[in-house]
Amino acid sequence: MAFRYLFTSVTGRHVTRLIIQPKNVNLVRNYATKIEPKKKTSSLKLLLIGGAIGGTIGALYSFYDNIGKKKPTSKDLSATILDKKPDVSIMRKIINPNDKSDLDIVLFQFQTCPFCCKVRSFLDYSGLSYSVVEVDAVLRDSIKWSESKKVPIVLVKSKNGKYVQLNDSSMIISAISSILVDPAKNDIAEVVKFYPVTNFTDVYGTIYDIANKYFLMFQDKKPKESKETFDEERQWRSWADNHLVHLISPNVYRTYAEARETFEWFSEVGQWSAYFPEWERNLMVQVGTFAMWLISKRLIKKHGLSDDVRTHLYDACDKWMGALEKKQTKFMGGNKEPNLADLSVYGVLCSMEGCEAFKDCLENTKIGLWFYEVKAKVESNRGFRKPTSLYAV
Ligand SMILES: N[C@@H](CCC(=O)N[C@@H](CS)C(=O)NCC(=O)O)C(=O)O
Repeated sequence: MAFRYLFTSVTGRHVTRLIIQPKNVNLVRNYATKIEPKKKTSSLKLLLIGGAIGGTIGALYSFYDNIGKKKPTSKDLSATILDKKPDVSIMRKIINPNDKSDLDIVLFQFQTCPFCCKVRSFLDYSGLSYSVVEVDAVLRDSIKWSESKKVPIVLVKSKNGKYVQLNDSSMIISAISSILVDPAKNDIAEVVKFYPVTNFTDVYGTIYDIANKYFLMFQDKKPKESKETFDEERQWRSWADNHLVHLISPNVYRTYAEARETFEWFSEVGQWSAYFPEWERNLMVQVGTFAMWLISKRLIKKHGLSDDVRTHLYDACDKWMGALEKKQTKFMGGNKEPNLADLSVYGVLCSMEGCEAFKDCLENTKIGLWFYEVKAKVESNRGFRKPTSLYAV
């Protein structure tokens, strides 16, 4: 359990999600309110704290030893047809009355995972309505039905009534964009066939990936944009996934103090104080801080970064802004609207918006000039949020 917590934290820092699973919240509340004799409370508390710390340290060692060894399998990536929607509670719905696509979309996510932020940025910018299920990062009850254990997972209802499960953020964005080319005609069950899982074997073993995941399928429609425009968009989308995203964890957990601040931000945006007793909130912040601070050092090596991780982040922001300056356009998509490259880079950066690292980027690079333009576009197209449970606030 703790292993899972640590593993997922590395890629997405979504520990915030721990609070959202209704089952957890209830358990925590029951525990917090039903204990009467003070002495018993504290021994049980100590036992739990001890167990959690012990488990976490063990998991940390195991995770630390495994960084870089776990690669996605075919099961993690393959799109799957489901006869019906899994029986899970929807936490909230984003409803856009102007959405004419008639798509039924469910997003399983961790709020601060960069891959999930990317998908949300795309769905919001596209003005689509969708339902959200926050996945508990530890128990992952709400994705027990799925072979793939990573998020985001998106379900899209096919015209034949079945649901198609998509398991990779970039493929999700490309497949839904392909449907939007002609929503009345295009169906997810057909579109998904253009994104098969492929593999090759080399000295490092068998590598699985999704073919065409940065390509849109236009079928018989002729796109307005040039081939060069699409090439450029694909190149930057891939850069967001394969470079930019790897700079997030090393930067937001750079020093112990910064990792602590990052976890305090998670606690704030995730409202941990509202859902957990104070001792448990503190435990999550302290153990999380220590674990991620340590793990981020390993990630620096894994991704071939120097210890001056901020420089890598500034360089990445400068590279992106430099490309825009060269193009002399407001967005990579032109002067009027962002394209999928803008939304991908924006989504990844969004996942650290409340962290010191992001503030430093605003002060030391020109990224803010572009970032807030995209943010305004995404937010003005987004539907309104309709809570469907007590936990969706
Ligand atoms: N290539 C995937 C990566 C998704 C990913 O790594 N998600 C992380 C959260 S940010 C996760 O679920 N990790 C859990 C695990 O690996 O068990 C995508 O783009 O969707």
